[in-house]
Amino acid sequence: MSPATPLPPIARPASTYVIALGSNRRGRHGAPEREIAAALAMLGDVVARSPTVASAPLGPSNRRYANAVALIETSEDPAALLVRLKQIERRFGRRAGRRWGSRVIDLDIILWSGGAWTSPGLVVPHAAYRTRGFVLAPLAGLVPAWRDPRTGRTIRQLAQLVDRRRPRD
Ligand code: PH2
Ligand code: MG
Ligand code: MG
Repeated sequence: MSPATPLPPIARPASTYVIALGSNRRGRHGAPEREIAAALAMLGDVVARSPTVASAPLGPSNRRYANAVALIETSEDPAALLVRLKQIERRFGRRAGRRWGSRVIDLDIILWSGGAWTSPGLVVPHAAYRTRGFVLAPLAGLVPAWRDPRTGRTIRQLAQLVDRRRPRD
């Protein structure tokens, strides 16, 4: 028998993620818009990004948010990516505190090209993104035809639904 040929290391195929970025507090990079830009530069292989938009706070904080979404490519699984995102948040000075308190940077995994994922502390798709205009509106400009694996609706449809539900003034 010939000696076993060593196998090449298994190359995990890259997958695509939608990451939502939010900031409503100044940090060492400056105003929230600057914090978003600095975080985008640290995400790695960003293949597309939305403009940064201003949005009214959802929840208890009364500071206005800057929000954006980005598509990144990586071979990390969702749990490994979450660990890296938390590290970036900590580097930006984010500390655990009041739920939904104001924050220098918030990096959330919204969607994964692999579909659905659940592990301790992580649910993908993001549990609440389907009702969040500040995620869906910029995302509809990037991947309108991406289908939410849980509801089967496209991002365009979800964005239209949220828009219709919002009270007019
Ligand atoms: N994030 C929250 C709570 N509320 N509101 C806006 N407009 N944008 C956010 O990113 C946001 C929020 C919790 O992560
Ligand atoms: Mg969030
Ligand atoms: Mg978060």
